[in-house]
Amino acid sequence: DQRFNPLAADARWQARWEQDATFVADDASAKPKSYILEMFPYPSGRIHIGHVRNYTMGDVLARYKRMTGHEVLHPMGWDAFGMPAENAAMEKGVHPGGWTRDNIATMRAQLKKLGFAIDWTRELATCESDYYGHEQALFLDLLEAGLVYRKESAVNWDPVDMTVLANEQVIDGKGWRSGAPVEKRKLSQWFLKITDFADELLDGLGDLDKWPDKVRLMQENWIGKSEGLTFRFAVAGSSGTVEVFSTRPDTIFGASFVAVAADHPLAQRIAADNADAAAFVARCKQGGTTAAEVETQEKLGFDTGLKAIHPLDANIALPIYIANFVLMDYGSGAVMGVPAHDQRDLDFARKYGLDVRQVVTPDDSADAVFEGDTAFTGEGRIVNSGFLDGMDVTAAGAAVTARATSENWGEATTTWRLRDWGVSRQRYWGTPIPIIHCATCGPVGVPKDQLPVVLPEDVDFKTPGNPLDRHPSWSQVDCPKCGGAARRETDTLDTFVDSSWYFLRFASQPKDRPFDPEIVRQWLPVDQYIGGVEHAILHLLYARFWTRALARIGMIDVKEPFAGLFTQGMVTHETYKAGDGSWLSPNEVKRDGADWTRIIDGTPVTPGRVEKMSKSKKNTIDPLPIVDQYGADAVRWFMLSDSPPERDLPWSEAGIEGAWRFVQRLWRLIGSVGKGGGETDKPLAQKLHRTIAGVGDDISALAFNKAVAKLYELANAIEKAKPSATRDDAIDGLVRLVAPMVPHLAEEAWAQMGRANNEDRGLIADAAWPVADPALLVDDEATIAIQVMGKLRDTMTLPKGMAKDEIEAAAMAREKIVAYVGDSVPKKVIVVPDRLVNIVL
Ligand code: ANZ
Ligand code: ZN
Repeated sequence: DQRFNPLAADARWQARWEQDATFVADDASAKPKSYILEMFPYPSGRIHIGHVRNYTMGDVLARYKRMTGHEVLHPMGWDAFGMPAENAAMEKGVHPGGWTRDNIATMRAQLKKLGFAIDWTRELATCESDYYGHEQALFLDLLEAGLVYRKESAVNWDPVDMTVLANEQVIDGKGWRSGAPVEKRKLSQWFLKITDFADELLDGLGDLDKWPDKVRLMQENWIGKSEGLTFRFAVAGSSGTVEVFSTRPDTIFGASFVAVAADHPLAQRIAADNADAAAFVARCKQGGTTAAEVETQEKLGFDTGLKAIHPLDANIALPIYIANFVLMDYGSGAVMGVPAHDQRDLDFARKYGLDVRQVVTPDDSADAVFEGDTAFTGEGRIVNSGFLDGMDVTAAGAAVTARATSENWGEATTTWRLRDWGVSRQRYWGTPIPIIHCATCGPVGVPKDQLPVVLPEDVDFKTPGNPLDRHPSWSQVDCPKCGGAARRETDTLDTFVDSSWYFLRFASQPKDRPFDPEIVRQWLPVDQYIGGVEHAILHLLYARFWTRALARIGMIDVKEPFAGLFTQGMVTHETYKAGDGSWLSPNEVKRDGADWTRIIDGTPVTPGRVEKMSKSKKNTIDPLPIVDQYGADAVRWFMLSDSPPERDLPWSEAGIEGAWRFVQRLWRLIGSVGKGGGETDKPLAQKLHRTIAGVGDDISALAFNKAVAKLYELANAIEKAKPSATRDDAIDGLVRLVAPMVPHLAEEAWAQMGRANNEDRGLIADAAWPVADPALLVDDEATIAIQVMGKLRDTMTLPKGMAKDEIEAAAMAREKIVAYVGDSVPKKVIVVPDRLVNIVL
């Protein structure tokens, strides 16, 4: 049987790579280093198709880098703490640790079946104390450096489950499990001072030119730097003031009201002895408080009856409202409302019948009354504004700021959207925060020689809440400072902390400290990081922050952890719906001509849209049975073909079958090597060398689908070519070029072709990437148009760079031209070398 048997080959080469330690990265290597990293998986149970696509891309790059002479670090590990393990514990009565470690074992075996070039000696799991113990040490370092602090902060409290809920567990204001209305509770929690780094994190984006623009923009918006004026309105009839922040001080004469947040001290004070105000404030708190929720809510206000005196005209008194669209934790928790030039303010003003005064005009009109329901937010000239009239918005803003500063009622300020990172989680399955609370000494860091603070194994999930809180002995310790009875912190760290430094631990994992800075210096930054765009903001921002924080305290000298970033698209699949509207999985349906039916009862099925694979729509494909059927190489090839890697990839049976057929075609080609004699075949040689150059460029640019297309073309050309020495070379080249993508087949071919003995260690994984011959990359023939009296009459192909008289002679000798010209003697012959001959009679 001439067929390629992937299952035997996969197992054979995977065992061989493991045995030879082929992909173990050598810290001491003198080769240029390359660090290729895919976002490490959460051990949810099984490898899904998105993982396969993600890791295949990274693997192709890693293998290509090896073949081009790099020492490659391509590690794998497990982002192993988190909620699903605790949910499994509650639902199935299994221990989160057991559940997680079982999943890791399953998924590790699955990844190994895909033949990824991973250095498994560096595998880590964040749920093991030999990882999180070092994280605790780093937390203490940051605490000592003043980058960690504790403050009261609100959490979502589920009164039935008696537990704190993450924002995503609150659905329509109710606990996702209990369905009970969620309450806000204040708890003392730990925060990391990411806001200290806001400027750096923003400026640093400018250097990340190998990151997608959209990700940089998302980070920029998240950091949210706003420059403006913070200024004070006097409150009429009192000595108090209301301070507001505005990015548009130029519009100050357009203000028609002042609004404060529901938890603003002024609102609280009024609510204290006004029942209507109190009711309004209570109502505001029911709505969502995120900026996005506030944005979409109906604008509501409560007129306090108080008036604010305009700082530039004491005759103007503006009503002061409590409003639901003003956030307490942004700026100063109060705004001046300028309805003509801010949409929210306009909605509000129309609802409450407030003045709408135009102060910026795009043309020269200067109507004082603003019509319509769309605010004008563009630039223009200032009108209706006293001393500002005629200025452009920038000059007017500066003039107001200067006046405010000199008269002492305001100052230029910068406001950030970014907030400090609250890392306390009231959960069991996470890194214990290494703090001891002492009644006398307050919170005290656990001495480093007592690390790791290990999670107790003997916990139960039968009652809701944090098992660490009710453990009989774990939290009872002596204070490290005074020796008195004290209590351990029972909160654990946000799992985003775990993923904020794992790439450092991959680079270097000594037993006694988090990493060796010298080795980290050699590997970092990660040259290419690949993962889902869902991590474009938080994970990447936290990892950037953590790296900068460690750099600031002198532990490392790299500031940006990821030099290159790539966000891959999703794998999608058709969805299917039964007659009753329920979703059906692809293996419950079959196609009948143009129709689809349900296999068990033949009832009609409606095929739905192609969507991201998800359990809820049952349109998932488990990749492992497919690997078992077609082999790893066909699956890998399919993951790279067709769709550009940043786009979605629609999974299809036809696609995987096509990949399988191509693997078999490659195998037949390889079998045909060695039939040629000494002949050369220049067009094929050119094709080969152009493919070598093109595929290398494509892989470097992560344009895998383009590389695949070129490899198809090369295979076609080889199939069509007659036996020759060139053809054998082309097959040799093709095997090397496909090796990063279909490594098992390539190793098998390498051994069969007898090449294995000639090169380093006998593996194609260690073979050299072919080098394109520049002479074969140039197009050395020119197609020349021949015109008679300006009309195209013939074309000819000549070697490039021929002399004019030779070109003319060749043209005049063409049969068709002889027929046109006949006996006449041309008046003139114009020759443009390599392009054109025009004969004038
Ligand atoms: C007057 C004004 C006139 C404004 C105008 C805008 C346009 P960014 O760019 O996001 O920083 N604002 C200030 N504090 C707020 C708070 N706590 N809650 C809700 N809104 C607040 O937005 C700055 C603008 O958002 C500020 O500038 C303020 O409205 C509003 F034609 O002041 B502006
Ligand atoms: Zn103490």
